[in-house]
Amino acid sequence: MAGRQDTGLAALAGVAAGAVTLGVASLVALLTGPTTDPLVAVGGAFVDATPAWLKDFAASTFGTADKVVLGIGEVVVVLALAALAGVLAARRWAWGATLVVVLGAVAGLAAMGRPDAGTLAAVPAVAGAIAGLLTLRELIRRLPGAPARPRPEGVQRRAFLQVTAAAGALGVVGVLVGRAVGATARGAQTARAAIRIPRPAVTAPPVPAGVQVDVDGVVPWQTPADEFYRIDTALVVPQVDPETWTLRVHGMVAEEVTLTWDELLGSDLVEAWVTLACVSNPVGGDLIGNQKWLGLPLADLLARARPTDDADMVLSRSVDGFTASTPLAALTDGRDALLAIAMDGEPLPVEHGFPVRMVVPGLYGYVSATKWVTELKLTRFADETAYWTDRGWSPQGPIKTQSRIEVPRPGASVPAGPVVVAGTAWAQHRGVTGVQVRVEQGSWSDATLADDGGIDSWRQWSWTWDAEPGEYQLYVRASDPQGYQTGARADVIPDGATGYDTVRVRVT
Ligand SMILES: Nc1nc2c(c(=O)[nH]1)N[C@H]1C(S)=C(S)[C@@H](COP(=O)(O)O)O[C@H]1N2
Ligand SMILES: [Mo]
Repeated sequence: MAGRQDTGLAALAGVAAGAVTLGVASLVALLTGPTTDPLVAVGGAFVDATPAWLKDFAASTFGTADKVVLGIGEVVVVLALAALAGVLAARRWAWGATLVVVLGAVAGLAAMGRPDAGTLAAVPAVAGAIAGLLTLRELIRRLPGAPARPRPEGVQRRAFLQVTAAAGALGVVGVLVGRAVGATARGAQTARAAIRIPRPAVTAPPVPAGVQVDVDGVVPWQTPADEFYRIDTALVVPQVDPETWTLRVHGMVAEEVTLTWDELLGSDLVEAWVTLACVSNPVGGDLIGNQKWLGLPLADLLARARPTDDADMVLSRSVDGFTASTPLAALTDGRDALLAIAMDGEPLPVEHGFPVRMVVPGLYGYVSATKWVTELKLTRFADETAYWTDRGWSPQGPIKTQSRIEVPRPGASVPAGPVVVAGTAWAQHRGVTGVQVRVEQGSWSDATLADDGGIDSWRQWSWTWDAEPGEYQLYVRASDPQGYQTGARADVIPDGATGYDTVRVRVT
């Protein structure tokens, strides 16, 4: 019977074999594609299966770091199961081996079930499991005190630890090399660097100089591309080669259209400023950004396909299976709904949808902003649902009018006298018509709006408060042509948060 110490060593053998499994799988996945890596495949299946409340919790707790947290959680679970396999194998080989086979099968099935799975999707999981089994077998044989080990215990122990550490280290190196090579060799970055963005046929109207309030701490009116919020379900960024990219327009159309990259580049491209926002943005949150996009008006493309009269929805789909349901009317009513290829004059960053994504003013991203888009299906809201609709979110997602206080920061201490309060408001495709600020439960005062960069962009504002010493809660609200935003608090699910943003400040 194994003693306590032997149990610890057996667990260690399991962990080392687990590392070898992941390392081999990650290296093999270099040949079969990043989503076939067991950690990525199982993580992806987990993301898709996660109930809305948990995803909501993860997004609000970890923000955009939720993918990192998921990855760490997965590794912890896998290593715990590997340790268990080691302990079982030391008692009876068949038990441990069964656990490894079951885990390999789960990972293989997860990889085969991914939306972009090829025929070899399960190969990394199988190869990893085989390597793991062989490693575990060797390490268990070398456990100190195992039968047919004539050397003294101390020597056996040292030899065991050396071999185990070496196996574990090889596994870790395999994972790191697999990930690093995968990230650089996967082409999209290289393809992106070679692209020259054509001149717009229609340039965006000039931006007034005064769109940016002159107040330190207010976020830039134009969000730098490398600071633009990123939200998607992709655990590894899809790598799409523009040369082989096509967009298929089909479903309820008079004529199917397939668009290629060269045709898209050769089209009359339109430039437009649009503020994208995520439906998961809490009141006062920063899952929102403003940029200059360049793309083919979706109306032009749809006109070629000629949707039938009863179609009312465009179901867009990305290479990785994400879908969004956009009202057909929002794509044809004259707004700057684009099949975008550039952000700030550069090809789309890979994580923001390279080579092609959708951008639709006035609608939350989950119903409109499909990145890595490859398919548009004309259909009806009555007949089909999209990725987030299947997970409890509303089929329709117009952006709600919102405002946020950026200065002073929550909890700030400011000297008595004139205090500048400032921030940003948005009401995409309706336009911000006013912003008001309130101290405690006092009356609302009009803020000064910064220059207007267009109804599809957010708008900055500022207000000077004659502050006396004390502790105060400040509130902000914005109006659009339909009136003021509501102060009633609502959660982000199912169709976007409402309520006033507020900060507490101390005046000294
Ligand atoms: N392929 C794909 N496109 C997607 C998503 C996704 O998960 N996958 N998320 C959508 C959501 S919820 C938002 S808010 C926007 C965010 O775009 P960004 O990451 O460029 O800011 O992308 C949209 N497009
Ligand atoms: Mo979103």
